[in-house]
Amino acid sequence: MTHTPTTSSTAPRPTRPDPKIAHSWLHTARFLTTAPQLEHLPALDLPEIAFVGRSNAGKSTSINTLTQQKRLAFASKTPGRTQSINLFALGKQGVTDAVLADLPGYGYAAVPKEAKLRWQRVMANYLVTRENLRAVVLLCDPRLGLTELDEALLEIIRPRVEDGLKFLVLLTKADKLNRAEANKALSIAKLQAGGGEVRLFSALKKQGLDEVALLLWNWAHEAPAAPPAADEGADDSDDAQR
Ligand SMILES: Nc1nc2c(ncn2[C@@H]2O[C@H](COP(=O)(O)OP(=O)(O)OP(=O)(O)O)[C@@H](O)[C@H]2O)c(=O)[nH]1
Ligand SMILES: [Mg+2]
Repeated sequence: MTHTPTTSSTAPRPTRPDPKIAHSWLHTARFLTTAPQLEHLPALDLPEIAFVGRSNAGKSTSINTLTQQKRLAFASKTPGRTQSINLFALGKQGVTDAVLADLPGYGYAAVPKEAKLRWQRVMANYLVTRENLRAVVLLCDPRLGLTELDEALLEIIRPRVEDGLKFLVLLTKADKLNRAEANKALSIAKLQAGGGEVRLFSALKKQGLDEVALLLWNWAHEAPAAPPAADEGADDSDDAQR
């Protein structure tokens, strides 16, 4: 990569993407649509990033925190608050270039068995069939760890991960852990995530925000199966990894 001389010594380092770009992109989030069932979801030709996980894991809260909007996604102390698939559009100047999906949580004990099974089927269907799905963010309360249902979800997406689906385990509510507990949770999740990314996150303390924003931005903007770059004698700069 050739570096254009900069006029200011305080110019951002050229080889590292600036989290500010990712944050201002996420800040553009606006409600797109809500779908009570899979067949009501509009087919979209835009990268979609789905937030999934147990009920109460913090999916809606993390979407609100990442997009810097207090009530974009409905968060609540009552588990089962999110009951439909909610889509949020992202993109500057109102030009949508990606979509976030907030999905209802699973595993809430008080939900009748039939409804639970139904939702698990919808979820599995979504993960297998949603064509524009680019990335899955699996939220997990590290005090509970990845449960059986989370593991089942990982199994469902495994073939798609092998085909390039991006995948992040987000250990939420990290403010509830001390440093030793956080490190332990991180190591365990890394073993379980099999190739996916793992990050600690706290909406309360705004921990992990930059890293997660950058991951999402990169995933939404990288061309799937991009042809080799035109600048052939390129060096091995960090840009090559992004
Ligand atoms: N301490 C702490 N609490 C959090 C954090 N993130 C979410 N919570 C709390 O966890 C509860 C559940 O959050 P939600 O965002 O509604 O969870 P959800 O995964 O969307 O839940 P469902 O919609 O039921 O699937 C709320 O009481 C939040 O305030 C965090 O980072 N730290
Ligand atoms: Mg929710």
